Amino acid sequence: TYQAFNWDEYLRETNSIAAPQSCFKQAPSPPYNDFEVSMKLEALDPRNVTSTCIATVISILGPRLRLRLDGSDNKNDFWRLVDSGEIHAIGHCEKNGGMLQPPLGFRMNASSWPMFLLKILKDAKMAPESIFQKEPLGPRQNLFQVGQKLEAVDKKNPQLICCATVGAVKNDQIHVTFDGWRGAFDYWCRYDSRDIFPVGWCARSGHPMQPPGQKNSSGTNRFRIRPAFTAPPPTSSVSSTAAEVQSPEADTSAPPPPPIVINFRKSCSGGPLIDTTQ
Ligand code: MLY
Repeated sequence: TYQAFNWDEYLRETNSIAAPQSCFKQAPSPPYNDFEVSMKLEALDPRNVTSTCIATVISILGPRLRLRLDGSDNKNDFWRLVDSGEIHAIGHCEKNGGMLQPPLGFRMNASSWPMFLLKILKDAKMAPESIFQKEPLGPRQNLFQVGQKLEAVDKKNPQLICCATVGAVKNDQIHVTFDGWRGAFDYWCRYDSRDIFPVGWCARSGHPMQPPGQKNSSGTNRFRIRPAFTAPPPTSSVSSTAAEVQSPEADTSAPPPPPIVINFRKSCSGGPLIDTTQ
């Protein structure tokens, strides 16, 4: 049976705190989503943000839209919040003296763009102006602190919003790390990125949330055992188990490692070496 991720319990278990709402460029309550699949709208081309294109709503998750630029392929879909400043009703571009552009990688000859545009807009189900929402004002400065928890888009799997931690803060940027996943998914973004959300946002907005992962690529665990962990050299009787948790950088001639803090979910048995009765 499906059980929603319990943030309160997780924050307690990891002895961590959630980044407050005031850190984020997100509306205090997640916006309603009155869009429908197949509606058309104007969107900035993510690969060429100086051009405004026609996009179609491909699917909907909570307050987010999966968009595809008309005339593009199905390999470059992208996600936008309904209160994104990068989407508008059809007509907005022209009203502001602009001209609709073919997307980067337009699959036809550029000369066929005007006819293509006429054809896609004729009979189009246009998203009405009233369902677009104003982009929230962001904080004026970076208020994040290292260690704070948040929910963040996985840019490699952008349909996913996941359990994450602020790994570092530098000027206007934060380093987003994904709990329980190898560093390959980490990224830097501005503090006012629309891809980061306060703890509880998914639950409040009806968007699915990815709980922490279990393992990194080498089978070791990144969030229950901190990356700085270096195991002592494997000993005979438990060698295979010890080798699995030993970090590849472990220097067996180094001085003894500092004390290790390991946080377990109560629901995990922890394997044969862990006494869960203590
Ligand atoms: N099957 C993919 C999914 C990874 C998702 C990681 N996110 C949640 C940080 C993989 O294992 O690469």
